[in-house]
Amino acid sequence: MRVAVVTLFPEMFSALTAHGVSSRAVKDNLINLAFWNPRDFSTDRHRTVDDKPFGGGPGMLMKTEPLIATINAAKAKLDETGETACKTVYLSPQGKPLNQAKVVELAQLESMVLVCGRYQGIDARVIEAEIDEEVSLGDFVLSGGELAAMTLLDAVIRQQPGALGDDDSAQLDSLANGLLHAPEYTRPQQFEGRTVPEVLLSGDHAAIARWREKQSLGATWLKRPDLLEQIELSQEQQELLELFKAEYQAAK
Ligand code: 9D3
Repeated sequence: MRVAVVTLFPEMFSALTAHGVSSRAVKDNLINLAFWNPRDFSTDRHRTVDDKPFGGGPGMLMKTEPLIATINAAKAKLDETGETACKTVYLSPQGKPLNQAKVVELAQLESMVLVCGRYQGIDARVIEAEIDEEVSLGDFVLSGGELAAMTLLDAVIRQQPGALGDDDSAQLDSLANGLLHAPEYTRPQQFEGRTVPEVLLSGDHAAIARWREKQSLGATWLKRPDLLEQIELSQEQQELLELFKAEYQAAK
C-alpha cells in the first residue's frame, strides 16, 4: 500500500517509522510512506502556510493555495505509479469517529492520501473538492491532524499481510469480533493477594475458551455496552452473557 501524507510536521511520523511493528512494515516495503509539506509549495518569501478566516474570529486556517498544490502533487504522484483504488482522507474533529471496520476498509485500498490539518483547519471548498472522507479519533481536542493520521496509519499497517508475526495476528486483535478482550494474566500466580483464575491453570482448552468467551462478553457488557448493540450474539453467546450477569449480580 502507498500512503501520501500531507503535513506541516513530517518529522512527527518518525514515531511510526522508527519503532516497532510499523517501522518493520515500512522497512519490508509492505507500506510505502511519502510526506508532502505545504511549506514546500508556498510561493512567498516567508513560505507562509496560514491565512486569516473570512468573517473574522480567532485563529488561522491553513493557506489554501499551498495546501491545494500539495494535495494535487501527492495525488499526481500516486496516479503516476498506477495506483487506482485511492481515497483522500482528511483527519478532522468534524469527521466520523474511526472504528476497526473503517480501518479494515481503508487497509484494502491500493493507496491513500492523508491530509493533516493545523491551526483551526482548512477551507470548506478544499474539503468539497479534494476530500473523500473526514475521519475523527473522537470527541476531544487535538492540536492538529498528525497524531490522528499516525493512529489511523498504525491501525492500517497492522492489517497489511505480513505486518504481524504469528504471535499477534490481526485476528487476535480485540474488537476484530466487535467485543472487548477477556482479562489476561501472566506470572506470578500470586500477586498482592490476588490469584489467577483456576480455569487458566487447568489445561482444559475447551473450558478455557468458554471462560474467555464469557469474560469477553461480560467485559463488553460492563465497560462498552454500546458495542453489544452493534452486533448479533449467537445463542451460545447469549447464554454465556446471562451466566456472567448472574455471577456478577451474585458477587455484588
Ligand atoms: C474552534 C473549534 N474547533 C473545531 C471543532 C477548533 C479545532 C480543534 C482542533 C480545530 C482543529 C483542531 C485540530 N484537530 C484535529 O486536527 C483533529 C482531531 C481532533 O482534534 N480530535 C479528534 N480527532 C481529530 S482528527 C484531527
